[in-house]
Amino acid sequence: MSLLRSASVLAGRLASRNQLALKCLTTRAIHGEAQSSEPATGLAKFPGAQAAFVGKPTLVLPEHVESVPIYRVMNADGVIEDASQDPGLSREVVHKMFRDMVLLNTMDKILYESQRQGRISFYMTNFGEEASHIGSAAALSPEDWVYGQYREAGVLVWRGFTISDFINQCYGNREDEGKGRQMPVHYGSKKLNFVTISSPLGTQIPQAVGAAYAFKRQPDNQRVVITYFGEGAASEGDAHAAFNFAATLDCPVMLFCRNNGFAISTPSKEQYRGDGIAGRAAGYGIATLRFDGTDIFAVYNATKMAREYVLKNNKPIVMEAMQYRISHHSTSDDSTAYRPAEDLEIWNTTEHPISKLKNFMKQRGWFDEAAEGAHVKAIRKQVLAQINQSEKIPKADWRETFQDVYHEMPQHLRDQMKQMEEHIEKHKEHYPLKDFKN
Ligand SMILES: Cc1ncc(C[n+]2csc(CCOP(=O)(O)OP(=O)(O)O)c2C)c(N)n1
Ligand SMILES: [Mg+2]
Repeated sequence: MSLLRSASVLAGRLASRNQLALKCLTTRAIHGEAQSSEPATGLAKFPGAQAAFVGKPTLVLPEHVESVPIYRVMNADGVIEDASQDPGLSREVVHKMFRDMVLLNTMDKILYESQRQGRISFYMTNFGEEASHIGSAAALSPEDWVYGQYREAGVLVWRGFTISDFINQCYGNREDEGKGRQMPVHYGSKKLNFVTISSPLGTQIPQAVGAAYAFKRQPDNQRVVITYFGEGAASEGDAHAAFNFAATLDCPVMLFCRNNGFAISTPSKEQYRGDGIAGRAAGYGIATLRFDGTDIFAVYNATKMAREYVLKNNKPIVMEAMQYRISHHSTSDDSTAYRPAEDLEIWNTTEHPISKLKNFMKQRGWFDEAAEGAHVKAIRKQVLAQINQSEKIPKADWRETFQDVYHEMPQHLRDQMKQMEEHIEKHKEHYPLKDFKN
């Protein structure tokens, strides 16, 4: 009994510490005002933790630690609930946000179908997550580096990756910046500071931390790094290692988790215990912000605040965008096998990020139904025309397989390329050489 009582007293203290930690992520924390590192009197002197002694064994139960709250600005009707949280964006910016979300959504629908018709090998859509991409991208500097997972195409849309850039990549032709060496949707753009996607989950997280560490060591650094990952990828060892390095090396990195409820067919309740991904931050000594990922203004404000905090303090932050993966995981998945179709209903309607922003625009008198309808038609036309064009563009020279691995090709790769040339020369009738640039 007394053990339980002590546990609940301690849990109460932890809960208020948790609230306090959140309150601390205010202007004062962003501006990095010195906080005393002096141990309070009565704290134990062990080097590994500063805490009070207690006279009874105490269990700290996770369910008694208060959950990290979810920040929201706009309700489903597009109403900003607290005027002080209105980001005050101009009509032009809001319009670009809306049109970029619609572009992504429209392009996704067509490219998904194009895979179904066997024209491309694979595709992943972003349905329901548009606001977390566009809202966060809008709050970053274009100079900030992005390490994505694969479901962040909207960040590229915002930065100016064009419909032809997307489609040439998916068709793997020679116009693709990656020269067709990657699976579809594994985009990358040096010009847009977007590091090429890697298929193995989690790899981008420690890489992003390392890049942030390198930036911090540059004089007068003005850049941060953002890495996006799913809540499923957050179970990878790489994610844990990255969190710990980010904390201990004080890296200006934004660890942006898109918590969309699923890792392929595994629902989040089977992926972890505890308070999601934001709930882990304090354990690593990292600040956190959790927000409604379907509310573009919440994403925007949270990302702005997080960026300022990270850059001013040279410290990481864990961000958790709460949303719902409306799509199947990819074209290799059929989600009707593991979730009832009616679960999607609210996410596809009232809770859809595009519907919320549309409602907001209507309230402001910023929405022109006919113009937006024409815009969707124009995008569809452009995407279809680009598909026709992209499938006719030859693939890059197959020798590119060996290029760009090293700055200068080492001898062993030269030897392999020569062997390949001889092999192809001998067996050319078995290879579709006409599809490749020569
Ligand atoms: C190391 C590794 N393990 C497994 C996979 C297969 N895989 C690809 S995506 C995925 C689910 C990831 O879920 P999440 O991180 O939540 O991202 P989401 O797809 O929901 O956006 C899995 C298991 C992989 N690519 N790499
Ligand atoms: Mg997920």
